[in-house]
Amino acid sequence: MVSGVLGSGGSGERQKLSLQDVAELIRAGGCPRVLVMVGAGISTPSGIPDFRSPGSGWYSNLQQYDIPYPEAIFELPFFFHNPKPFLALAKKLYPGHYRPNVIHYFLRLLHDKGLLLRLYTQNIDGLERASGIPASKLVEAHGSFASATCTVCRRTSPGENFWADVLVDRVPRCSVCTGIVKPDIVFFGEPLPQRFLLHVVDFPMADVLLILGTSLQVEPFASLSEAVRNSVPRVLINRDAVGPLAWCPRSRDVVQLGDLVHSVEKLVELLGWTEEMKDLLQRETGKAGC
Ligand code: CNA
Repeated sequence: MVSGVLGSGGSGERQKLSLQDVAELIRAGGCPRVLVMVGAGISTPSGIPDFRSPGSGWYSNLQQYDIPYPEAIFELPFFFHNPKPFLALAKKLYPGHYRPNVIHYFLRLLHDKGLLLRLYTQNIDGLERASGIPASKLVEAHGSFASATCTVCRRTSPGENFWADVLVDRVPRCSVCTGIVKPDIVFFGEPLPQRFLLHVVDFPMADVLLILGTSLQVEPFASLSEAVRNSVPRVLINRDAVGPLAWCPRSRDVVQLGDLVHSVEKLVELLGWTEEMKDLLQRETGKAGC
């Protein structure tokens, strides 16, 4: 029972929510449209470094790539000057090098249960797709390696062509004009994919917003966290408090700090989905862990 949580009755302050309250709301059918925003943190348990974690993040470990400063690797002027650092980084993310983990499968379970309104991801590793979440439920806000575009004549090509070159350390060239081909990953300053516009309909419809593994530092993605209605619980599951949930919290925010795998497993347990989760993991990974 989530007494004192479902509404204020128009008088006074709403009671603060806990992770358990949100889990009970979902269990009770009170949140049929779960909206999710994720970032690089959800893939660190798969072995892919995030950007900003001190020590382990990409930004702390880019010396090997011969770039003037970390962000240069995702900047077009630098890519035109020298595409090799980005291509070397891309090669590491080749599909199949990494596998989805328990967090991706938790999101897949949300979808299987008909609760996932949409998953907005900043990640470019493709692990949401690999976990079995259909493309229609995904907004890959910073693009993906599924397709590529010539930087000169704008001819598009399938991601497979890009990989064929990158895997043998060859700079991908357009077969028509010989321009450099770039995968459809959004670099700094580039427009986001058209599908990002879905946020205009999705966010006002959400019953709960889950935010997992992101520093909420990259715009316009970060500001989506403010686009749900004020009455909608926002649940941040992350190592640290970030973005608007840290500097401009709302009364129905829940901030669950700590390790993501641990927190997601706790949420799964509170939802009463532990057995289903084990079954799904066993089916998908062949073992009962991530
Ligand atoms: P970020 O800025 O590196 O933030 C990651 C957040 O996750 C930080 O707040 C971390 O503290 C937190 N975090 C990391 N691991 C854990 C963990 N195990 N438990 C709890 N919290 C954890 O990354 P953002 O996604 O916010 O930044 C957006 C960038 C990152 C996008 O443009 C991505 O394309 C880019 N990126 C993507 C990947 C990927 O596709 N896997 C990897 C690295 C960077």
